[in-house]
Amino acid sequence: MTGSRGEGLVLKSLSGFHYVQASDGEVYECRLRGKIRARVLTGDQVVYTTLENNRGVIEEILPRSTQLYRPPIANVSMLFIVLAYARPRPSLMALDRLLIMAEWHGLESCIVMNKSDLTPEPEAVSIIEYYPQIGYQLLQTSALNGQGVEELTGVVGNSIAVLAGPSGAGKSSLLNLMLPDVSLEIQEVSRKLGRGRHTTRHAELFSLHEGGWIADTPGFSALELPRMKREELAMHFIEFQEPASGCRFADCLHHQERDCGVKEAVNRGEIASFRYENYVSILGEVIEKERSYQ
Ligand SMILES: Nc1nc2c(ncn2[C@@H]2O[C@H](COP(=O)(O)OP(=O)(O)OP(=O)(O)O)[C@@H](O)[C@H]2O)c(=O)[nH]1
Ligand SMILES: [Mg+2]
Ligand SMILES: [Zn+2]
Repeated sequence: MTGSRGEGLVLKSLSGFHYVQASDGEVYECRLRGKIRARVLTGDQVVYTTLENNRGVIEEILPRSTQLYRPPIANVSMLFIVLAYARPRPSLMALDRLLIMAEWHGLESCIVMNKSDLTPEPEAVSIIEYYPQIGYQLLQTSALNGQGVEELTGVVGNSIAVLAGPSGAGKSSLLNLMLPDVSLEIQEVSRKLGRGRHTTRHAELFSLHEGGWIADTPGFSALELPRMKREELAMHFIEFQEPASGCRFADCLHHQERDCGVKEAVNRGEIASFRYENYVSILGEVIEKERSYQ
């Protein structure tokens, strides 16, 4: 109906047009009301009024709960970290860095161990054993035989999700299974990724039949580290929290200090030594970066 007002979600923006999905699933091609100076992002929740032929005008951008920057997407609440049993061999360091990024951006993480049809590399076994035990959600999937794909869709729930993980882990393959209707578009995106140029230009959300949305874009990579102070890092290692209450110094960095509850937990085998080693290595980087901000 022309002239009616509604709230919707921006699925993508292209050349000044924003594609807004209403709650009934209808998509409106909208311009932004001229007097509004703000930038519309994929993922924005907006108020629009309708014109003829499924066109509309965005009247207001509602406040964002989260914001990713490269590419910009608003209101993402879920990150899938897609790794493989093998080919490529999973990197424990990349996983820890992605978990830090996710938490820093306020996203919930779900670790997806894909290619469960292959023999797992030792790192994959460590991930499957350790991370659920410290409280992370982990799914095992195979885009080859479909294992776990329904669960994956279920985890999205009603939220906006993005994917991250190394090239070749199977992100596009999993998306193709989750989004049977849009396989062509997914493939187009993979080809773009292959060229490595336009990957961050535009982000598009795809609507899942079961509810929720998923973006065809990583949001951020394991190479990035958020800007933080050295004492903030340990907060992102969830299993350090309890043992840290046994540290002698309140500002303990769990590195060179004496009487450190975290190091004692590592020695007792309660914290995996690879996690602690990753922590120390990332701590070095955070301290290095801290200097460059001063
Ligand atoms: N055996 C097996 N192979 C898979 C599985 N999932 C994906 N592959 C294969 O792994 C290769 C890479 O899959 P993609 O889906 O392109 O991986 P990607 O994560 O999207 O990679 P980038 O787009 O480069 O980041 C392809 O040859 C897929 O056929 C799986 O579950 N099992
Ligand atoms: Mg891909
Ligand atoms: Zn300590």
